[in-house]
Amino acid sequence: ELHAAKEESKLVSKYECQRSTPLHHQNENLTDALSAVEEEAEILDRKEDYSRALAFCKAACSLKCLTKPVSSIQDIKGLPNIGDHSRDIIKEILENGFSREVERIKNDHSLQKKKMFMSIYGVGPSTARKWVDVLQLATIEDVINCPSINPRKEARLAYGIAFHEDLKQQVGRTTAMRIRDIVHNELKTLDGEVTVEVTGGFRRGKQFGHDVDLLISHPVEGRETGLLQKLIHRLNSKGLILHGVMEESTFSEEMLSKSSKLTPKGQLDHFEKWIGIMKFPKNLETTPQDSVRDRKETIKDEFKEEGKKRIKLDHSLTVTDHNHIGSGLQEQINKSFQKSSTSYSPSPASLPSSSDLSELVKLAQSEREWRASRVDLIIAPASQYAYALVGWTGSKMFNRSLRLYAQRELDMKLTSHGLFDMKQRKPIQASSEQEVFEILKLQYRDPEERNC
Ligand code: DGT
Ligand code: MG
Repeated sequence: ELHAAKEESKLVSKYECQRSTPLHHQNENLTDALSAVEEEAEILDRKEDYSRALAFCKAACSLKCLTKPVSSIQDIKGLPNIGDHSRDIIKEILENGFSREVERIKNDHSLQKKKMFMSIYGVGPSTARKWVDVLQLATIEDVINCPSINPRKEARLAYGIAFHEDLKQQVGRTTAMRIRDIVHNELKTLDGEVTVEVTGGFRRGKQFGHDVDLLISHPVEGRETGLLQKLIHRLNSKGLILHGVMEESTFSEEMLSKSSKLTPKGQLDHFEKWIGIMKFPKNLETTPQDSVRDRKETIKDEFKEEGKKRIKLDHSLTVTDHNHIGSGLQEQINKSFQKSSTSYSPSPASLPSSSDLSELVKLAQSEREWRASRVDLIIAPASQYAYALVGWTGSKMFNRSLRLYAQRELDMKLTSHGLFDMKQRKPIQASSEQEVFEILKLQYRDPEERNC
């Protein structure tokens, strides 16, 4: 039926966390347009003001949960969070097939340069604006050769610039699962009961991600302390670490009732974590066993995506529903590591000093069998695990709405560490994600339904 979306629009709940939002949906042409405008706002608006970007994001979220395509502006009557600006864009696309504003954004060279710079690890909107508007830079080469950019103080930025080619390439699902297994294997040598879960976009069903978010825990409270330090030490001694920063836990019980700092990326938490870049054999994604399945899935995926614009990646697509890989595959990883262990030079000790950009560029451009990938390792104690899992699974928008809902509707404070009942002045424990939703009086949503 032509206007089936119309009936649906009236039924959409106010909070994103009350809806089921799948990764793929029926109105991607509209949400892509809104994302482009959101992105522009994010790049150009002044620091600390996410309100415009947020408005476009919320409008897109409302469209994402519709199971029918919108064919006329009447169809979205009653749909929550569609502001005037978003409505105009939607209306124009429905009537003319395109939005002048989106076309302008696509042709805005200055904006596109800023966007490209923002894909560098360590570069945010203000740096990107400065590089384009003040320093007149256009390419990574320009950045490398710019005398006024020498990120001596910020190692992260130096690595981000030097390894941009590696890091801009998204991580595939198979690689993410293998990275999990590599990390898990190292942890098992320290403590057999440690758990490691892939969270972030991959847990919500995405095939690609900009990083791998691993949530580490231990069933016995307290036994997780000290693990991260030892893990990093082990990974480093195997030559698997390129660069990273350790953050100590800053959590204390009082924080449960306090608001955490809001950033463009979401709310910051206080877990002990390691944020960095790891080195993996380039062939991690394409061992012979996988290539048959990969090819099949590539075809399937292309079929599904037919007619849509799509960023082509030169490594293969893979669909794996299982979190754990078979022992045959494990053997192959081990072999591929042994084989390439000689090429894992320079060894950690001889890595260039982090401040030297030209040294890092030399390393990045050298013949090497490894590629660099962004990895986050987060440690959560058992008592906070369920909340940490919800928080690190995302999406950011889903978290935001959960927290807003908890605060406004239940007078409760939700963070990645726990839930605090403001009226009764006490924390509420939960031992699973299902329980978290139950306490919040919300229908449980699988991670795949949290893609708002
Ligand atoms: P991606 O990696 O581009 O495919 O997208 P995501 O959804 O994996 O996003 P990512 O990796 O930036 O973050 C994963 C989730 O973890 C996201 O839903 C928000 C959450 N998260 C990220 N950083 C922090 C943080 O510092 N504190 C808290 N509480 N959550 C965070
Ligand atoms: Mg991620």
